Amino acid sequence: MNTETESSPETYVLAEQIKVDVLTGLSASPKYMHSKYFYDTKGDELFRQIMQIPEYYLTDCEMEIFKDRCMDMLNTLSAFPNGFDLIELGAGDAIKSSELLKCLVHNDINFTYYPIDISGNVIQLLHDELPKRIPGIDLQGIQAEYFEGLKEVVSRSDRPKIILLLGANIGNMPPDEALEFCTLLREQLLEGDLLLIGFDLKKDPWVIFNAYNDQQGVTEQFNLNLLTRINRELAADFNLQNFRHYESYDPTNGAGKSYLFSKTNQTVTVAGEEILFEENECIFMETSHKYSLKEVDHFALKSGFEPVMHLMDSKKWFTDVIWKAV
Ligand code: AVI
Repeated sequence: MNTETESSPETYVLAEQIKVDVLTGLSASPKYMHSKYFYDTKGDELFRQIMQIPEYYLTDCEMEIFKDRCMDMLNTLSAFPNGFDLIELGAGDAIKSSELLKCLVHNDINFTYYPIDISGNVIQLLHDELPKRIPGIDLQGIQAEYFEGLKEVVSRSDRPKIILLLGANIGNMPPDEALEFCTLLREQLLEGDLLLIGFDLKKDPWVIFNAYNDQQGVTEQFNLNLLTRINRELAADFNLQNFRHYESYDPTNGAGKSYLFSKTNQTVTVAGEEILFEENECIFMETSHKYSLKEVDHFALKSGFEPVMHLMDSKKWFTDVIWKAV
């Protein structure tokens, strides 16, 4: 995921949008940021590092599901004899989905893979690399926001659709927004189309807390990097030494929340506006929401889907679920 402003044709629009979003968030009480802005080039790299740290279990768990359960996925996903479109929202490096793609190609399943990503670099890389890793794959990458990309695929083809949304990205929306997102997704689909979506599950609260509060401090750097981005792109003067990361996890409702707090009373200038911080005042940076399996099923039903299958890793910490549009 990369929402960089530097080289894309939408540079001006994105630059204006980030300015409005950042100033709105920093003028609010309590202050907040949009976590989608974490992913500039450095943010992408820090997130890749997060995926390697021992405490961040999510990637390994989902990778295990994709390595071990591809045949189960295949049996459900290949229910369309005349072929289908496999659309991955926020495809990134497609490492996990590659396991499924290989399995589909090796089993001669008739499908076209449409990775959608906001980053043109990501799409170019997939076009360069995937056909080498998976010879014979029918690939049509689309650089776009999720819904814009999905509409583009719908306009190109009327085959049944299977949507992939992996990596617990849905957890970065608060539950009411996530429900609205799934409902909007459903509206773009026809009855019988499928959605394969990853949810991080509620578990030992310390395991979750530690995943977002790692010993090496990479998560802290990941959060602070957004201040560096704002310094660069919005002519701001955040002093990173004056902020610290704080993580909270509430096991009663599954809400994981990341904050940066101000270590001192200070004034920061952002795009010409003066923003005052009191000592210990927090900026709410990101939500990483965790669900129970029951909540996940409930989510499916409320947004117009029917749960078809739960796939879980051996520790039962993460689930990829398959939902059918009804
Ligand atoms: C991208 N997303 C699913 C990550 C998560 O687990 O919420 C982002 C992240 N933030 C801190 N660590 C990882």
